[in-house]
Amino acid sequence: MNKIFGILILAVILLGISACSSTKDLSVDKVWARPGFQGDNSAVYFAIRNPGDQSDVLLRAISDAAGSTEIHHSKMDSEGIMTMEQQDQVPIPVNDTVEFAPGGLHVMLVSLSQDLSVKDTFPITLVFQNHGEMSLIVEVKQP
Ligand SMILES: [Cu+2]
Repeated sequence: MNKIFGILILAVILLGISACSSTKDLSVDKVWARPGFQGDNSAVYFAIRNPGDQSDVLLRAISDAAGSTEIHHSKMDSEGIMTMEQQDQVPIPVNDTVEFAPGGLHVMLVSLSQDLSVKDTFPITLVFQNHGEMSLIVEVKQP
């Protein structure tokens, strides 16, 4: 009898945890991109907030605005030259915000399929390991 009671308590606790995490879901804001001409490259920036209790991983980004998309990390090398390193994935730790910003992480739009002018908007989809796909609207802004 005690055992059943214990399982019931556990079930209630687990339900509570899952209900809680659904209200503290992953979110992405401050989404913007650099202007660029068709055939050139551009970059998309945003902030990923993870207020939940489950870590996640950004796996890739998909956009029709470019021939291909890559996740890059800009770094200064030992000679003071900015280089971009492609990232296979980006960890999104629990209770943390991961900023994609100029000089650091960004989604590279390789070979734009259209001109991107200031105030234009276009869709992008971020693919996370746990959260799955998240569709966002990107606004083109002057950096
Ligand atoms: Cu890049």
